[in-house]
Amino acid sequence: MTDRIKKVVTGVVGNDIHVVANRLIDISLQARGYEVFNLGVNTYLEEFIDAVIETDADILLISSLNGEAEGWCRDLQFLRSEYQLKDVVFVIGGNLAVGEAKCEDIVPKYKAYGFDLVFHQIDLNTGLDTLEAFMQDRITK
Ligand code: B12
Repeated sequence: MTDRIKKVVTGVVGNDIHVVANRLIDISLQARGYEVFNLGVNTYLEEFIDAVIETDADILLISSLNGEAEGWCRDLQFLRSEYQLKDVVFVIGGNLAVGEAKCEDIVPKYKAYGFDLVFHQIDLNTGLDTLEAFMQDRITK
């Protein structure tokens, strides 16, 4: 991986219309030097994948607040291999379950769906710091 400006596709998955964090994510990614393609709220997994392919993105960063992401993201592993997206980093964060749920239960589940990084009820800056460390790690490997 080169050190060119990284492209990120982002948005809020499925029937979720919580927009505030999405705006913050857009602003924060731009402030960190990423080129951002923000698909906004109410975006379906297939639309995210189309945008990743069209923009040749390095990262897909999905947000979910209403807790229903699990139902919308189950096909990720299949789409990743179907479109040969193994070099794209897949990230999801926000409220990743309906009601109370423990990180230790949630994270492995979303990783099995094909996400590289999973942030359940983790604040944005901590998540983005972890993403940057992860990207840096890939460059040095
Ligand atoms: C405002 C709001 C609404 C507004 C949204 C308006 C809009 N257009 O945005 C309205 C009233 C429309 C609404 C509707 C609903 N809402 Co609402 N809503 C909220 C509320 C009060 C604030 C959300 C918000 O904007 N916060 C500000 C942002 C900046 O903070 P944040 O959400 O915590 O985001 C941070 C992190 O989550 C994180 N983050 C987010 N995404 C990502 C991604 C990554 C990669 C990383 C690292 C971090 C990250 O970063 C953000 C900044 O640190 C929350 C409760 C609350 N106090 O949080 C409920 C809440 C999110 N809503 C909830 C629910 C259930 C609903 C409804 C289903 C209610 C209903 N029965 O109709 C609907 C869903 C509609 C839909 N189709 O999505 C629940 C979700 C519960 C769950 N997951 O179990 C919450 C938590 C309320 C609750 N305690 O029950 N809602």
